[in-house]
Amino acid sequence: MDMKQLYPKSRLGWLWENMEGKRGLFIFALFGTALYNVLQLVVPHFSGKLVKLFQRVESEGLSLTENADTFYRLIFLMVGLTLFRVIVVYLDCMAYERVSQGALFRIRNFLYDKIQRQDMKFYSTYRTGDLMTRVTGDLDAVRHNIAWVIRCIVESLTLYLSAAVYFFTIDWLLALCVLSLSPFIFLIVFRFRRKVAPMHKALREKLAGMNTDAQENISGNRVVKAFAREEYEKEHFDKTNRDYRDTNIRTQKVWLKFFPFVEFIANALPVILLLVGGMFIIGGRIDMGDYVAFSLLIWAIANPMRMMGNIMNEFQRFSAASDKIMEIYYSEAEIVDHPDAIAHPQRFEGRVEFDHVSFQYEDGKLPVLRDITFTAEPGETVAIIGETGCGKTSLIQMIPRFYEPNSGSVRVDGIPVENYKLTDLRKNIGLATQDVLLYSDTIEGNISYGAMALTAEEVEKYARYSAASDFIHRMPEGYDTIVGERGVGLSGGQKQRISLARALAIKPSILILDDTTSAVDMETEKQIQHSLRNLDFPCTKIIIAQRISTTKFCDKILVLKDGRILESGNHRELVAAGGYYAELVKLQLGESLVSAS
Ligand code: DGT
Ligand code: MG
Repeated sequence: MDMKQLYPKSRLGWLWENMEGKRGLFIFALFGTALYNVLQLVVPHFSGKLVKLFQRVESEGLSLTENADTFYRLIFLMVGLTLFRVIVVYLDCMAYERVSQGALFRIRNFLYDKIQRQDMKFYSTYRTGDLMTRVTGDLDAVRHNIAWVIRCIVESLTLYLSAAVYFFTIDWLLALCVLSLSPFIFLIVFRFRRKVAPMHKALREKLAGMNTDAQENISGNRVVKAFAREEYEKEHFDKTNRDYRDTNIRTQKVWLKFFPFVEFIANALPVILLLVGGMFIIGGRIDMGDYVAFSLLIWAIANPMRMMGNIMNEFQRFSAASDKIMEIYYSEAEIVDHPDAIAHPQRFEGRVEFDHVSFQYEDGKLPVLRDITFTAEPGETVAIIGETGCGKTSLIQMIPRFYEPNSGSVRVDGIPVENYKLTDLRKNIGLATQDVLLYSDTIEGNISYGAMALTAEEVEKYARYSAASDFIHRMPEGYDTIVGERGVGLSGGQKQRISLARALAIKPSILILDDTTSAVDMETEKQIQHSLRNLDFPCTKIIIAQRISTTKFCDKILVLKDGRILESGNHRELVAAGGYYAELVKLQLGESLVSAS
């Protein structure tokens, strides 16, 4: 109910939306469930008739042989309808399975697409283990709801209602007596729901927490080993696991508090029937056949009552899980194409301008960039240098629009980046990020990730540009070597070079390197700098670097401090200015070399 304010659809409305293409089948399945439950009345009904037949035969002194036709007709109808019921149940199960799997498939694809399109902010908010729980465990609760919970609700309702109606047609007073206890069940289940709903929410959070722990420890296994923290992590997991188990048990136990009342009412039904029914038979209000029909059907009233707790429990599990899924389902990325974004399929010239750009992370306390203004002309190489945490990575993330400035403007070729279509903008930018992520794929597959149509020669060429071809050739399977998850099996410097080749392979108009050569040796770095100056396509380069050897030949150097540009100019100018950069040069090259450089 509270969902209505949060999302455009209620939980069930959302389910319905995702049954698209299978809605007809679903309605058919619901009718099937109703049908086979009404058919449950067949055996008791005909049994009652048979008893009446026997009674007549006996009391009126008829011979059963003369009434054999009626006898066989009743038996035949009873068996025939029971067989028919089995077929309906079978088809019905298949229908629910098809509908639930269809909806699951649709939601899963939709979620994956949604997650893929999210902003950087989304990924810094949601933990991987939590997202994984949503697309696995939570989704299964949704499937279970369609295939089992909804079906059980329809089943219990039809069973109860048809039995009630049938009872009324036989004798309204006895029916009233038998049904008089039902309202209490609703009261009990309603109170149960209030108690159990928050527990399912907590349970869901604990499961996500446990998955997050497991995921972080598996992918961070090297750190665990390095610090010999296996025992600690094992104990920690044991605790989380135990906590999850206990919450599970506590949740199941909630029903145990209500169970005795429900069981008492359910068990009181046959007693009431025996008492009142017996009195009515004695009084001549009903006959033995009516009584048989009642007593054979009393379970159709009692069982739905017993089922209510279970159904409510599962429905609350679905509610908790679907809230989590709908949160992602209806989430919107903030950074999207503007409605009037211009298409720009061709290459950019490569002019990058920052015009009084200031920026602060939404959850951050302080501004990270303050009044940044500079221009990188097409083909120029601009270096950004500055101490750790001064905002270098944040700055370059404004160019592909991973984040948007709070004030000021970032322009490419004179047009604000938000006026381009995101794919056109990003396709033109080659980015090698600070923490390298490679896919579990071949080296060739990793290099050609952004440009699938590359020939083997081209892949080799870009590997040469990034000084990676030598070490790749030395590997037993060369470019076909499979690198593990996140590039396991390669050194830090090797990974950086493959990520540089991957950025170059899309022939970007703008190349952004975030500390990409920090882990390679001086000699290799020199080679890379040389190749970058001699690329066979025009390209503006923005390079974040720590070493003077990298910045020395750049057209422009920006020295960043606390999010501000402290100094800017080329190497010679900055050394001459004798400021922060000059100090850095002294520190790195030694006093004597400064004048020589
Ligand atoms: P580095 O790579 O260590 O040389 O440092 P920079 O210069 O690349 O620093 P940067 O831009 O990553 O971070 C600048 C500041 O912003 C720093 O105080 C940490 C903070 N920061 C970075 N990423 C995020 C983020 O996603 N959310 C929030 N709230 N703060 C962030
Ligand atoms: Mg950084």
